[in-house]
Amino acid sequence: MPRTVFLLMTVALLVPAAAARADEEITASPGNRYDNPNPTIDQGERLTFRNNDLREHDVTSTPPGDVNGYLFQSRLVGFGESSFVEGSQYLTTGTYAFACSIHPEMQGTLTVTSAGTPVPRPGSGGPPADTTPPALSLKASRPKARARKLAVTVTSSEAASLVLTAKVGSSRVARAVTELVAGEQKVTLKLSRRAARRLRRGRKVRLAAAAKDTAGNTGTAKLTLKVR
Ligand SMILES: [Cu+2]
Repeated sequence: MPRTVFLLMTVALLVPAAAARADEEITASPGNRYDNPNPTIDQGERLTFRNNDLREHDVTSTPPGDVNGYLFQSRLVGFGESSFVEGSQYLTTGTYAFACSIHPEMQGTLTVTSAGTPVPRPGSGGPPADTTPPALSLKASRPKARARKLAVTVTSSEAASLVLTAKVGSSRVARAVTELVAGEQKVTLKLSRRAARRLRRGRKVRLAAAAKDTAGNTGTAKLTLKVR
């Protein structure tokens, strides 16, 4: 091997790439607290909120704006659920105070660095807006009569916020809210005792999924499963 090539390879191995910051997740814990109340993102990076508390919480900016009246806001989510922080993708360099809309004592400050590029606000004359909804599909095996959960394989063409519901007849028996990545992922729907009884009697369950991308386009998918 020529000596120069060898030297170049060595340098490439030693110098880490100017790594982009990983996507950031704010989490909440029991006791009405954010685990990381002072997160940092680059401009345009995905910010999500995950709730590990039994009480419902969200992330709501203190400054006002166009997302339900706020500059950014996640959905109000329950235990184990996560939500995209809508509006965070548009933020430019700076610091932004936020709190939980239900528990004002839960406070934090989001820092946006000067790295990265913010997503252009819709209608701001940037590149053409994304008008393509996520292409979504559902796969699942038929549940047993005594099933207490349904494992669903969800495939999405892009990152999106998913709401997945299961209905027996006209009653909703389960719901999951989570963040999807592009590709295939498992989403588990838990059934309460009562929901499991409904499923046993109803003999079939209808799954409905709606996935919203960061530009606000919603893709949907449905699947009906007969009980084994
Ligand atoms: Cu809260």
